[in-house]
Amino acid sequence: MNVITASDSIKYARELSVVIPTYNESENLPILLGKLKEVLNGIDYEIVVVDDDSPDQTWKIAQQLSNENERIRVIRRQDARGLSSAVVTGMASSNGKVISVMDADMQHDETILPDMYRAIAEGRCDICIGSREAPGGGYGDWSKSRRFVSYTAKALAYLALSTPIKDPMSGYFALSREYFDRTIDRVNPSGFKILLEFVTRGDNPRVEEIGYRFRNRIYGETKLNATVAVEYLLALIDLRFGWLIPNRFVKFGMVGVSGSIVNFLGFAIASGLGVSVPLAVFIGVQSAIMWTYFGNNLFTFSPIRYRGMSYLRGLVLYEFASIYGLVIQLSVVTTIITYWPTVNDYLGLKYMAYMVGVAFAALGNYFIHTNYTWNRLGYKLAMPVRS
Ligand SMILES: Nc1nc2c(ncn2[C@@H]2O[C@H](COP(=O)(O)OP(=O)(O)O)[C@@H](O)[C@H]2O)c(=O)[nH]1
Ligand SMILES: [Mg+2]
Repeated sequence: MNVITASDSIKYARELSVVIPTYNESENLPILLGKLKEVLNGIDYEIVVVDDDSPDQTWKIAQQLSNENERIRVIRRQDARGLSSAVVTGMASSNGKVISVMDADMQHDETILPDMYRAIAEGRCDICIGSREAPGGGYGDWSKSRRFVSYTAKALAYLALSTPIKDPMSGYFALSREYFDRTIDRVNPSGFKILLEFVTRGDNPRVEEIGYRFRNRIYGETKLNATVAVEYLLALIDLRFGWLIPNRFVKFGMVGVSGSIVNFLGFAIASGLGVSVPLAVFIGVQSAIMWTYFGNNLFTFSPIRYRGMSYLRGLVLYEFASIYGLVIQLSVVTTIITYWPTVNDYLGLKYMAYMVGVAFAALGNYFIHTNYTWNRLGYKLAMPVRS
């Protein structure tokens, strides 16, 4: 007997799902949905709006629209935020054979969506990208600086991931249900650009790009801010080396490098004020400890950070834990010098020995901070886990 289960019939209920992540898009969303209704005429589609509890109540407007139109579904997330995870949530709940993603702000030209859909439905590719770099595409009136940033990001993606895609930064794309199913387990939903995740983590997808002209935003404002550049670099490092280095360690390293600058500045300023050398060293080290505690708490261990009154308790733990790194650094440097005394005769070699000590101390500190300082759940000492 041929049993059709509920999930089978739901899974392939539609030809196309359009996932639209929204945050404060109450003015744009109704206009976009009207336009989609026109261009998608003839395709059996559904729309999945994923709103992160927007203060402007985009979710409410979306719910009203969904009451009038059974093709529209709304997911209101009250416990999560973030563009990539919203997109993945929407995709996971969708039931089209082709899944597409587009912004709500009308910067993505909806008129190419049917072509993108057909490219996949007809089996020409696994991923179809709405591309500003393909024939017919363009950036609209972007400023020189914004073009430069976009060009640099693209070049970095090419260097790090050797992807031949012309517009890897696009937020406008579609993929097949089959490709989604076989890739989603490997995708990092907190990754920066979700398209890059799908392209890179999958098994050589066939990619096609369809050109469109990027439009200016008329209503609302962009949610991108300055932290995006850092997030992007982290995402590239994770995509390239994630199997080797946990992302959290990369963050820890970044904070550490900034900490050594603070350390030096603290020492230099204190010495300049005529303080004795040991005291100046102490001031340098303490400034670096306060600074890196602040940075690691906010950035590296953000989801489990110390807040409010417990911030100081964390600092005390951090100070104690840092002694561990200090001991490692001292041991490594003295060991090198003991077994290889010529190091003492060359300044360059001395610096190198010192840096080897710093590297071991960083590993040790990372280990102790992950397992002790920020291990608020009381796990037994274990190897660091991937963030
Ligand atoms: N659900 C959700 N949507 C978001 C979030 N951040 C941005 N968006 C939506 O994602 C789309 C792209 O964001 P936008 O600010 O336009 O980025 P830009 O086009 O790169 O400037 C828009 O539809 C936003 O409303 C978020 O944290 N959660
Ligand atoms: Mg936008």
